[in-house]
Amino acid sequence: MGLRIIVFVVVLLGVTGSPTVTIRPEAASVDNSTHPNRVPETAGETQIFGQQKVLLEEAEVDVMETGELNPNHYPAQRAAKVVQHYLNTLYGSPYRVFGLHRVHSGNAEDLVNSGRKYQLNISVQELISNKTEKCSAEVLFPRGEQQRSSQVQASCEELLKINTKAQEEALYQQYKTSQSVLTAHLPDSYGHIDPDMEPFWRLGTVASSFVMLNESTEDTLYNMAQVANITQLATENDQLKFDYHILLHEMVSQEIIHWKLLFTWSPAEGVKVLQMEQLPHCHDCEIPPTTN
Ligand SMILES: *[C@@H]1O[C@H](CO)[C@@H](O)[C@H](O)[C@H]1NC(C)=O
Ligand SMILES: *[C@@H]1O[C@H](CO)[C@@H](O)[C@H](O)[C@H]1NC(C)=O
Ligand SMILES: *[C@@H]1O[C@H](CO)[C@@H](O)[C@H](O)[C@H]1NC(C)=O
Ligand SMILES: *[C@@H]1O[C@H](CO)[C@@H](O)[C@H](O)[C@H]1NC(C)=O
Ligand SMILES: CC(=O)N[C@H]1CO[C@H](CO)[C@@H](O)[C@@H]1O
Repeated sequence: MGLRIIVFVVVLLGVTGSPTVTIRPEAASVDNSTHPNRVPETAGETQIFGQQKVLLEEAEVDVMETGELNPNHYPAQRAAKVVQHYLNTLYGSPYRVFGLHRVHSGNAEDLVNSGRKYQLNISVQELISNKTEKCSAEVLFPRGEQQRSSQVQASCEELLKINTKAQEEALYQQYKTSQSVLTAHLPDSYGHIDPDMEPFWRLGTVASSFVMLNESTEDTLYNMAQVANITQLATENDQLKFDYHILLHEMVSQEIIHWKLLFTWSPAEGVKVLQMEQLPHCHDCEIPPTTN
């Protein structure tokens, strides 16, 4: 959620002939579809100081930070997290998983009629190689009638050069002809993942990023909490095929959300999600020990 703050609207009139300066909260539009920059009509108090007319509005509202962002606050962190999911959907594999390491700087702006754009400087980490790289990225959260997913651009060239071909090929060959229920609960209730299952946990992380990218808004922060179970289906068209049950943790609402994902993977084609389905609210799902 945004910051709870007291908003002061200050209108300066005619000072040395300069145009009207309005400092206005961007919050008015957060929960509404009205014009993003509209100035609230309700003003608590009006005072005239010489040529300055000061409108004071005291209102507790959820404010979306605009302009330069505090890199440690939610708005920058949430937008940056979407970049992580985006990179995973494009380049993730059982041996290449991206994580948000740090947000260095960022800003946000309202785009009239189209949404809000975040520009970010972040460090992204590749979890297996433990390499980090500074990347610049842009995230657009669309606004409007049709709820579309966020649009992301990011450049992290160095991390994409990490070569994982050999491990991927070995995993592929090992599982190409099998078909079974692989396991459940990664990590288990002790936070442990069997080393043999680590590539499948990472594959689950990458596949979940498709859901998280699709579902993320300015008001969410998703992590994968657990791979509940994995079923390997018969290989089709040289693609390993999986049915995963995944628990996502939405940090803002503190909800655990249960998804079923059908996807394929091969070293050549990467991860392709065929179907994703949110399952009914999960009552007895416990939050497993945090891994990320
Ligand atoms: C949004 O604005 C409409 C009218 O424009 C109003 O009816 C509605 O209550 C507003 N919603 C919120 C959440 O402020
Ligand atoms: C990102 O970093 C560059 C170089 O330090 C800087 O010029 C740019 O303003 C930064 N962008 C954002 C959005 O903070
Ligand atoms: C990852 O790299 C950092 C330094 O870049 C180091 O401090 C850390 O211990 C490394 N972690 C692992 C798991 O190797
Ligand atoms: C996978 O886990 C979910 C949730 O725990 C459960 O509903 C489902 O029946 C499990 N499927 C298999 C094949 O074990
Ligand atoms: C927010 C968003 O874009 N959600 C989409 C996620 O993907 C499904 C289909 O896979 C769409 O129907 C949703 O609109």
